[in-house]
Amino acid sequence: MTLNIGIIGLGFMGSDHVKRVAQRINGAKLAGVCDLKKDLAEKYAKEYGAKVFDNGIDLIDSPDIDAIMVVTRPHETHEQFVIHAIEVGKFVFCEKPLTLTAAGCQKIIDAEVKGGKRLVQVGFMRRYDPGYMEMKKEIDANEYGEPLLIHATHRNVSVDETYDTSMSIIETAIHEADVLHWLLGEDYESGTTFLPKKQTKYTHSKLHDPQIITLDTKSGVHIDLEVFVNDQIGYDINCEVVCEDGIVRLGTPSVTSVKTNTLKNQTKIPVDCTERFKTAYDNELQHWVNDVQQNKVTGPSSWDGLVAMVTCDALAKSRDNNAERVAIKLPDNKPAIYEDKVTQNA
Ligand code: ISE
Repeated sequence: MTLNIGIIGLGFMGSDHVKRVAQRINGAKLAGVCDLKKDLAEKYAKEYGAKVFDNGIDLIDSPDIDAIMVVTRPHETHEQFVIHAIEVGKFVFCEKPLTLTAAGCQKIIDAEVKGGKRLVQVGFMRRYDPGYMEMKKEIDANEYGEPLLIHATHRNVSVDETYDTSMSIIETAIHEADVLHWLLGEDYESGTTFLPKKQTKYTHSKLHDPQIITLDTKSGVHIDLEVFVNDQIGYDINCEVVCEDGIVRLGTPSVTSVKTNTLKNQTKIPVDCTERFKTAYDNELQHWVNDVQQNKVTGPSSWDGLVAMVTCDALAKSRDNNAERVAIKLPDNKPAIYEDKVTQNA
C-alpha cells in the first residue's frame, strides 16, 4: 500500500522533506502540501502531482491524506496540528521541537494516551545517523568500558537576525539534549548554560554566541557542549565519548579528501544539516513510513519530545541565572505506551 503523505510547512526543512518524500522514500507518495506561501505550495504540487490545501486542518482532515508531516515555523503551530492529527486518528511526524513548552508536549502526550496508541514521531534524526548508531552499538556492548565524559560541538556557519540567544538551546542544542541521553541510555540529572564574555564579531545584538552547555547524567557521565552558530567554517558536528578503555569519536562523512601542494590534507565540512544528516533524514523517514504501513510508530516519541523540552527548559533557566546548576526533573509517570517493550495496539 502506498502511503499518501501531506506536508504542512514548506520552509527550509519542509522543502527538504518534500523532495525526500517525492523522490527517495519507498512506499510513500507526496499527496498534499500546505503553506502560508501559496505560490510555493502550488510549485511543489505541480512538480510532484500533489494537492494544495488552504490550511493545515483541511489537509489533516482530507480522506486523500493517510499520514501527516508537521514542519511549520513558527514552532508554536506544531501543537495544534499534532493534536488535531491525533484526534482524527492519523499518524503524524513532527519536526523538532515538538512544541515550545513542556506543557505543550504534555498536552500531546495526554491526547495520545487518551487514544490508547502512539501516533506521533518526533524528528530527532540523529538517532538514524550511521555514525551515532555505530557509537551506540559500541557503547551498549560496553566495548570500551564505562563512558565517563562526552565532548561535543554543534556549530553552524551563520544565522540571521531572527535567531536569538534562546534558540541556541531550543533550536540547536536540543539535538544533543535528545541524542546524547539516547546514546548513553540514561536520563540527565542536571544542566548548566554558560555565556562566555568573549563573543564572535559575527553575532548580532539579540544573540549571545558562542554558548557553553554542560549536562550530567544520573550515573555521573559529564557532558560539555559548545554551541556556536556563526563559526563561518561549516556545519561542524563533533562528539567524542571518553570511556574507561577507549575513546569513541563521531566521524564526519566524506568520500574524498584532497592533498595539496601547500602541504595540506583537506576534507570537506558540510554546509548545513540537510547535507550532513542527509542519510539520517532519509533513514528516519523510511523507517517512519515502513512503521506506519504496519499501523505503528517506534521512532522518537512525544515522550522523547517532552524529555528534550524539559532539558531545554533547565538549560534556559541556568542561562538566566548565571550558569547555576539546574536539576532536570522528568514527570515520573511515563505512560505505558511509551515503554519500549510495549506492543502497539492494532
Ligand atoms: C536547525 O533548526 C537544525 O535543526 C540544525 O540541525 C541546527 O544545527 C540549527 O542550529 C537549527 O537552527
